[in-house]
Amino acid sequence: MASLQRHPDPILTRDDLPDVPPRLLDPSSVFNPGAARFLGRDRLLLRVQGRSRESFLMPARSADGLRFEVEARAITIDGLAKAGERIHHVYDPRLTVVGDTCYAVFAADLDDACRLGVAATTDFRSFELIGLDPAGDSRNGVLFPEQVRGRWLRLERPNRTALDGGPTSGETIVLAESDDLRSWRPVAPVMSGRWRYWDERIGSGPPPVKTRAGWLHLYHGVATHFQSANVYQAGAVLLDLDDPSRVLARTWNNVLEPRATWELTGQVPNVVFPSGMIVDRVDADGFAEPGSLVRVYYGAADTVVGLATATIAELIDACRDPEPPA
Ligand code: M1P
Repeated sequence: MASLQRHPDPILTRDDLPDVPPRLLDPSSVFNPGAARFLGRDRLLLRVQGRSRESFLMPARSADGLRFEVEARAITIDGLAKAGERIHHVYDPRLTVVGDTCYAVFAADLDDACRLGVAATTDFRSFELIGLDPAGDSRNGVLFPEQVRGRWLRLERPNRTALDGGPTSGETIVLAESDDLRSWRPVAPVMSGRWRYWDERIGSGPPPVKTRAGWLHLYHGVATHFQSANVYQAGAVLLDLDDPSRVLARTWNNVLEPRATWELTGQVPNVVFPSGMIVDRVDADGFAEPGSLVRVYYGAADTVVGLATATIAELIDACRDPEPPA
């Protein structure tokens, strides 16, 4: 059975974070990073929580994809303060590089909903708001790395259900489209949770990667049928290249589940939450090569950052094997 292979230890913990006075002194946690190769480096945009439990986004860079240096600053998104909303937290960014621009799709918690926003940077220093959804309640937004039939595409997960009276979550990933990255229209539902199995509730992970077999997309699934905790795991799906609302194959088993102590214990126990993915080799037509290494960056227990690897071919095989029961 194909699985992601975890690096034995977290690659980033709060001990790796420089202080950023006044609100990020001795921070509590670092998790759910966006990831991209951009401007010649592997880069993460980290979700960092201060002792107030506010979330901030801190950039980090690496030459080898394993050892990251966290910069002593939290980014601000120019224009967000004027978006006309009282925003409490900006978090869980997913990074997509298109040409010389790196886009971040982020979640923004308002008083009574979570909205998705899109920001852009060309230097990984200044980020500019392109648009914040004016309505709705969604999380886990990811931008495709190229337009399909002339439209920008995004996967997102509308929030519809409350977990045991706690934060809202959802069980369907939907495809949305846009002409300008500002206003988004739903196109079609893509996939839903499988009740009683590992992925009852779901949400997109890193942005989809183009392969010759289809768009390869990692997602998280939540098993909610345990007494003491919801268990967040990772799986994969292949989407049709021309019509990404069409699922071609989907892992029946998870490909990563909480097993290490630092995944099983922490701020939110039993969580692996894939949010960034960097592919080593892409061919001249922009398709990820089957033998290429894939590095998946994930939040563990909403406390630290983990790294897991596979090849593109292994993840595609995992989507097809075994056949789910009829
Ligand atoms: O605590 C686990 C995760 O819970 C939420 O994810 P989702 O909305 O998909 O259930 C988010 O708050 C996420 O940040 C968090 O890691």
